[in-house]
Amino acid sequence: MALELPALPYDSKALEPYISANTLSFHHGKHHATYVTNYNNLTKDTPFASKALEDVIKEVAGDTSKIGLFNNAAQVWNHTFFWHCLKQGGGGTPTGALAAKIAADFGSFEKFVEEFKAAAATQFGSGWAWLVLDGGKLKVTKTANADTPLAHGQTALFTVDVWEHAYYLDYQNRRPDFVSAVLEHLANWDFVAQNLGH
Ligand code: MN3
Repeated sequence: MALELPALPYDSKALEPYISANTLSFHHGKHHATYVTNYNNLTKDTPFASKALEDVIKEVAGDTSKIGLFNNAAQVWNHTFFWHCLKQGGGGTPTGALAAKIAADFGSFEKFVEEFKAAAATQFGSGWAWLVLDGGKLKVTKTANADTPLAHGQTALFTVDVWEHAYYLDYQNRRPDFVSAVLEHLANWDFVAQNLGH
């Protein structure tokens, strides 16, 4: 069954002024949509067509003969996940079990933010910065291009897309400003807590 582009979980103006409706119209309406179209074309009339997206990602990860399928599958998943990491009136600091886990594994929320911003800023070229659960411990990671924690046995908890298409219309080359704005004003900590299982 063909995948459909999932609707954004909010109005296209909901993230303004930090992420404009214009950026979302391209990022969701064009980039994310293209990954869905490519995924459907690459899986059509193959055994992958009947499999869950997550299963396809794990199955073809590391298989150089299926790199095109991996890239498009992972980008579909990463973007859908990313939209849920954001919300109007987000940011601030997490609470409850998530806050305690961050303090335990990073030392403090501020240390986590510092590490996350550094990962996002130093991802050379296109990619993603992540908060993941790896072997029961929280970690900050970065992945190149379409690569995703799913392919590495990690549980994704939070991400920021640092491809230029994610921020160029609003921030031009100022990637660190985009990442700071997401963390301070848009991060959906309720979604992150849900991913942690609390
Ligand atoms: Mn993107």
